[in-house]
Formats: sequence, C-alpha cells, structure tokens
Amino acid sequence: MNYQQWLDSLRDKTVAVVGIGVSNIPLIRLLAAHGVAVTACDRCERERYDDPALLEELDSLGVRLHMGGDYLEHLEQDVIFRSPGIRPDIPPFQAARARGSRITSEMEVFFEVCPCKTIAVTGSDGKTTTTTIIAGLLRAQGYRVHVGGNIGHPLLAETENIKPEDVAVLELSSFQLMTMRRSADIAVITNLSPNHLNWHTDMAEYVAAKENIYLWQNEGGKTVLNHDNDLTRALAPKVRGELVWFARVSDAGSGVCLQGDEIVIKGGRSILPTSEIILPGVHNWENYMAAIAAVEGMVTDETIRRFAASFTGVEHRIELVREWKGVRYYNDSIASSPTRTIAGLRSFSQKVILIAGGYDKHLDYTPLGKEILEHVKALVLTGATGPKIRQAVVDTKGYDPALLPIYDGLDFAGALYKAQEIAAPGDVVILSPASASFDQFKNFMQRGDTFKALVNQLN
Ligand code: UMA
Repeated sequence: MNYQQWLDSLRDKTVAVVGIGVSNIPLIRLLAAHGVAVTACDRCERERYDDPALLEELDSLGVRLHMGGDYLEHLEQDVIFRSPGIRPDIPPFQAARARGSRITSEMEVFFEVCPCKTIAVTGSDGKTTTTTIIAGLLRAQGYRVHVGGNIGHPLLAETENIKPEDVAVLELSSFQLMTMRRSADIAVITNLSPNHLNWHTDMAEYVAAKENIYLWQNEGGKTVLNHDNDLTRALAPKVRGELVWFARVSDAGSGVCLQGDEIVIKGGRSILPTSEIILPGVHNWENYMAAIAAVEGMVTDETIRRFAASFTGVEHRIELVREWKGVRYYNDSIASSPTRTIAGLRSFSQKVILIAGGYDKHLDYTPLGKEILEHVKALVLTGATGPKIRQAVVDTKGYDPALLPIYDGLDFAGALYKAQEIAAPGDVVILSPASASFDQFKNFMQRGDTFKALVNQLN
C-alpha cells in the first residue's frame, strides 16, 4: 500500500487518535486535512492541556476532541492510532478490537507506506546518537535523509515529501516496536539491558518488543548486533537476512571491531582511528561501530573520517559547546537523572568540573556519590537537588573535602561563573544536572540552550 492509497482507505472510515502528543499531532492534522472523520483523545483535561492554541486549531479543523478521565470510553472507531506510551493491551483497546476496530500507530503505518529504504536503530543506550551518526554519514555522502521516530520527529505526515531514492533513518523505542509486524531494511540493536520495566511486564517482553526491528525482515535485510552484549549476541540465530556484528572488546570473528586504536572491518581494512573521533567516551566508539556496520557499502571511508572529525554530538547530550581559554564546556542538559549523569561522567578520561542540580523528582542520589568522587575534581551545585547531591557525596566513603571542593547555593548562571572561575586550561566543565529542569525551565532543551548562551557569552 502506498501513502495515497492508505489515506484514501480512511476516507469512509471513522478514526480515533489516542494521545495528543508529539507523535500524533501531525497525524491528526493530516487526517483532518484529508476530510477523515477523526476523534482525538487524551487523558489530560482540556483546561489543563499545555497548548490551548493547538486544541483551538483542531476544533477549527473539525476534529472531535475527547479529553479527560473518560477519554478511553466509546472507542468504537474503525481505526484507532495509539500513542507509543500507551500499552496496546489495555482493556479499552481489547474491547475495541473485539468490536472490530483496528489498533495501529503512526510508526506502524509509516513502515507500511514509506517509499524508500529504512534504517532503524533501537537498544537500551546510544540509540539517539547512533541514529544521528547514521543520518549524518549518509547526508555527508550526499543522500537525502529523513530522520524520525523516538528521536522526537514523526515522519508519517511527511511521507509525500519522501522520494524512493532517499533514506529514512529511525530511532525506535520498545513502546513503538511492541506491536510492529514490519522490520527495517537495515536494523541496528546497539545493546540491551533492563529498562522501562515499570511499563513492560518483564524483561522478556521488553526484549521481544525490540526484536520486531529485525524479525520481519526477509533475506534481503541486514541486521547489526552488538557482539559484546550477551542479550544481543543471543539474538543471532533468529536473524533472517545478513548479520553484521560490531564488537569493541569481544572477538566476533567478522564485522566491525576495534583493533588497537582503530575501528576496522575484521580481516579487512582499517576505517577510522578512534583518535579522529571527537565525541568523547568509548561508548561513542561503539555507536560509531554500529553506525559504520549499518552504512557499510553506502558511505566511503573518507566520508566517515571527515564526519567523525567534525561531529560534536547530539544537542544537549555531552555536546561540546565551546573551548575558551583552554577549557572545554559541555552541555549534557538531557541528563535529568543520576544514571544519565553517571554515563556522562564516565565518558571523560579526565576528572571534570561538574555543574549539577535542579528540580527534585525525589530520585536516589546515593549511587552518584561514588561516581562523583571518582570522576569529578570540583562540584558546583544549583537548584533544589543541590543539597541532596552534596549529601550523597559527603556520605560516600573516601570523601575528602580537600580533594573535592563543593560550591553550592548558586543560581544557574552563578554556577557556570563559579565553574569558569575555578577552571584551568585543560579542564572540562560539564552541565549534567542529574535532575529535571522544571524548577526554572520549560524542559531540558530550554535549560541546555540557556547554558549554551551563557557559555558563548563568557569573555
Ligand atoms: N497520554 C494519554 N494516556 C496515556 C499516556 C499518554 O492520554 O496513557 C497522552 C498524554 O497526555 C500526552 C500524549 O498522550 O498528551 C502523548 O504523550 P507521550 O509523551 O506519551 O507521547 P509523545 O508526545 O507522542 O512522544 C512519543 C514518545 N514518548 C513516549 O514514548 C513516552 C517520545 O519519546 C518520542 O520522541 C515521540 O513520541 C516521537 O515519536 C520520548 C521518550 O521518553 C522522548 N521515549 C522513551 C525513551 O526514549 O526511553 C521510550
């Protein structure tokens, strides 16, 4: 089925779109513009929805809004689109299915109608960076690339603009993959570890969801798996198309691996010296290996080297903002929990000056204490969680105030100025809050943008 046929097939049907969020808003607009009878449902009360102008726009487009506590009642439409965060097996969906409704999603339909090659990335860590590297490599090679999925950009409503010779590069979450019965032409699983276990019934369900990224391939497909990770290595027997390993530490016997300081094709040529990758951290070598395995044959080695030497990372994720007076400033505003900050700290081979703290989500900061002792030379705290982070560090065995100065009670800008004041040439200053941003900012992006503006104004 092509895109036009899919749209036409909905003309005489009733449609519900459940969840008025990032993935579904363009879809609701698209359906309304094509004269489809669409009801948009959301658990949020209309009065509390954070974009009232959008609701007015949907009203004016003739979209029926069904919002608030009873939003899942009367789901009787022929076709129902679910938002990724809503489980597909909740009773209202089961009942609708029993009545003959088809439950689908924006991403499922995109895979049905996408006219070009698809490359999809999933995994527990590194998905966004690997997706961005793949897209960047292809663009640098001259392809027209469409990036979407869990990365925050739904593509279905843009299908009209996609040409058969383009490439769609998608980051997919387990929530999106759970009900998919189509796979990408090239599927990448970066790694698997326990995640989202409050949403999935158990680890087996989480892994099974991820597997849909490659299970429905035919022999023309390619699957890239991490040989270092026990869970992804175990998936190999189920791969139907070409299997390409990537491995940083283990010996996969073939595929893309690390030999000395170089990323190589096992038994073949050297592709990229790791010293030419400007993104810090060995986990980023792995992201490059996965990406290289995915685009092998589509991109030249020279393009890979050129790209790696200039790619400073995904915005707000250990993003190099500026080198000023010999000090490198990184924005890791996306780190709104201790685990993300720990990953950020571990990506540097030197001790850093850490700016942390923010809105209090009542997370446990204990595990952060040990990591801060190991990876931080000075700690600058701001926001409501500042005292909690300080306490976690002070309570950690081995803490010595002479070795780890802590500055706290600062406002956001004051924290950066303090970090700048104490930094010496060669130092790294990183904003990695281990906390949400909602105390002072709309979201982590606004926090990161503010940090970058302040860093760029330093003089
Ligand atoms: N809603 C309900 N009922 C529910 C859950 C949500 O009515 O049970 C409503 C909410 O009130 C909201 C709307 O649904 O108004 C959509 O909310 P959402 O945040 O669940 O979904 P989107 O805004 O469409 O964003 C989703 C992804 N979110 C989730 O999967 C939870 C985004 O990934 C993704 O970028 C976006 O689609 C585009 O595809 C975010 C994420 O956290 C970044 N993903 C997880 C991850 O990466 O770990 C999986």
